[in-house]
Amino acid sequence: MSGIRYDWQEAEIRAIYETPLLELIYQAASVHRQYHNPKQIQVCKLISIKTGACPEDCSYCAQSSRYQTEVKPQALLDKQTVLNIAETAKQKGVSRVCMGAAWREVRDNSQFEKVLDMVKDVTDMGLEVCCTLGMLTADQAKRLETAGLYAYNHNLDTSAEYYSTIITTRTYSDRLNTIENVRQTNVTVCSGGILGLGETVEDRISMLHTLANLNPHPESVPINILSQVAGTPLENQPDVPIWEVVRMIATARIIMPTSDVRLSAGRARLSQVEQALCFMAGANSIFSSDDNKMLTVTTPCPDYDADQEMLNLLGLEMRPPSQRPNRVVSQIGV
Ligand code: SAM
Ligand code: DTB
Ligand code: SF4
Repeated sequence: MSGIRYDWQEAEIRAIYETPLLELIYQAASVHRQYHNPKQIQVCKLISIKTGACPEDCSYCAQSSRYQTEVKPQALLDKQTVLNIAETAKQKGVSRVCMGAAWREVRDNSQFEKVLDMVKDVTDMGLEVCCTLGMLTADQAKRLETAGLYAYNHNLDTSAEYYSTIITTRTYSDRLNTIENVRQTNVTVCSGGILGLGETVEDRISMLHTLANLNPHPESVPINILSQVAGTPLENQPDVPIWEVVRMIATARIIMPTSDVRLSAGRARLSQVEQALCFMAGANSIFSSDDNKMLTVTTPCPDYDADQEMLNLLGLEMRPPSQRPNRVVSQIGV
């Protein structure tokens, strides 16, 4: 498609990021209108299918076993529980359900078989299904594709340079490798990062540079705002100013024009006015919930009714699920 570039230079991305704010929002809003229906917001529901006791040491995360947090570990949920949550979400207009597991990587065991079964059944409800389960091999990515998975979330989180300050138990290239394994399938890629880890603007630009030079771009780019979790090494990080959130969203929108840009963790502390600015700057997706949490109690999430009210107020509507049938396509492919 014309206008889509994969050869962005860091200096160009920095120049966009540093554009005077209202001009930046205007440019991003213009790009947004060229590639997306600006009235539509995709509303997604997160389900933590396996919570806590994670062996990784991601210094922002409530689920790492290294830190004492409020999170109580929970074994893999049974399928019916997941289907019930998905059904309620569907009734509320949610079009994507994202199942998250606090795993370092997927293992080829009965738990993975259960997840594949959940993916298949939630897909059969007519919802887009996303998983975020940690690292994947090429073969595991293929199996998720065959089960009908629509998207796989695997964030870069920050720049390659800053990564080892935040996580020591895996590397940036491990991350890119899983993304590549997903890319070899028909499953779409969801990859973004977090603001507020103590990174510099240069780190933000560097992460955007890595994402925007993937060809194709990730179909989905979550922008999370750090939710400071008591007990983690980042518990005392200062709040990220809204203007930096808006700059990050707008820059992502301009350099990856066809991708969905998701205003993810940290939205609960934003006012409606601040969220409206994010939508103007090109964010076109949110996570919503009925239990006031993202994955865990440490990270609040606005509820379905409050979000419906906000979307009504702003004259926005919920985007229906994509009709792209992953499972059928993959079966034809084999
Ligand atoms: N274990 C899998 C993994 O790390 O890929 C999936 C789950 S993990 C919770 C998914 C993403 O949530 C992380 O990559 C990070 O970007 C985001 N996240 C986790 N804790 C967060 C927090 N406290 N504030 C903001 N974002 C957070
Ligand atoms: C993403 O980028 N943000 C979502 C989703 N992918 C999995 C998760 C947000 C953070 C949840 C942290 C918590 O609830 O503890
Ligand atoms: Fe584990 Fe994912 Fe949390 Fe890292 S972000 S500690 S891998 S659940």
